[in-house]
Amino acid sequence: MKETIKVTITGAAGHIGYALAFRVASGEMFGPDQPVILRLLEIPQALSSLKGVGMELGDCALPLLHDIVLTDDPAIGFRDTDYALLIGARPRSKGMERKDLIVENAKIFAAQGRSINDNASGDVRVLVVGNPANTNALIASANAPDLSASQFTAMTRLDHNRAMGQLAIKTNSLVADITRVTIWGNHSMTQYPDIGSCFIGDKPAYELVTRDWVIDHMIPRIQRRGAEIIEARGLSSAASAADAVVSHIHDWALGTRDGDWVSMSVMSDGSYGIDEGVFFSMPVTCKNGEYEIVQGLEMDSLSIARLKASEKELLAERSIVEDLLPKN
Ligand code: NAX
Repeated sequence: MKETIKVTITGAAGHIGYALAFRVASGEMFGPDQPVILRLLEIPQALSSLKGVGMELGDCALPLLHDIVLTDDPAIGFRDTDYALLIGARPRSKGMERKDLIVENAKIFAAQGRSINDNASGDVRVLVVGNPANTNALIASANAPDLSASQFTAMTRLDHNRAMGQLAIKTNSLVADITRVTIWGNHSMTQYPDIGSCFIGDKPAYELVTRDWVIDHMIPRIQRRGAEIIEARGLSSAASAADAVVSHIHDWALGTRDGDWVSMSVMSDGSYGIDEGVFFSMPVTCKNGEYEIVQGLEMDSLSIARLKASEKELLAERSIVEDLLPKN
């Protein structure tokens, strides 16, 4: 048996956390021979509900789940953790401005960044899901001076998977045959779902779909998919978001498919002309727990304009939270 992996899930009593915890514990994230310890972190008001999640996890008698810790103390939740899945965030309340929501969440992620820095394994990998995910990842990372920014990512895998799903339906093909989809930018309406390098089987995607369909239907649909789900279900995406968390961490830890890449929001290193110092969704390959940004993709002027629009939004978000970004 392998050594256990410690996985922290914040907001574990929430919709995504509830859908996620069981899948991590059943082995879908790290494989069928990898035991895990779950550290479930919540706010005090949600501890009773969290207790119920813990009871249900126990009732599954999952052989890979070696221990469960339920807590509202970040120092306990993040202690020695190998993977920190930061899902819990403050939702937008009635009448709250977007700017206020960004500031309120920034405080949460600054504190969690500090706690991860002080308590987690030095090799920890962090995924930020709670919105605004890209800027929250920036804040968490900036508040963890002993860790590398490359240990932090934000999630655009749900958008990536949504684009693959839409393409499969449109071209009547299997998702498994679709490769090299990219989501660029912020996890927001300015994101750019891009199939310029995408293949379906051995054919470039653009041989099977028209540019008009991509511009008029696919891109806006992915950008607004969250709202479409809320309209249909009366609740926001939860199972699909949890699924994207499983895939994101699985691929980061165990590697991406040969000949393919995935989308992750990572600290910009200036690739594709994006300002260093924002978390920007990029195409990445992963191996041995490290990601590498795919270089050299050709971009037309319309694509570059879309990247720049998302960069502009991220720079504006960064300026709102400037006070919480420690100066080195
Ligand atoms: P819920 O409101 O159902 O659950 C959030 C949970 O987080 C609650 O149980 C709450 O008590 C807990 N929480 C709040 N502050 C916390 C803190 N400081 N420490 C620990 N726990 C805390 O939301 P849910 O539907 O699960 O969504 C969670 C977050 O994911 C939201 O910010 C949402 O916007 C974001 N999403 C991000 C996506 C992405 O692709 N990056 C897609 C799905 C989702 O919209």
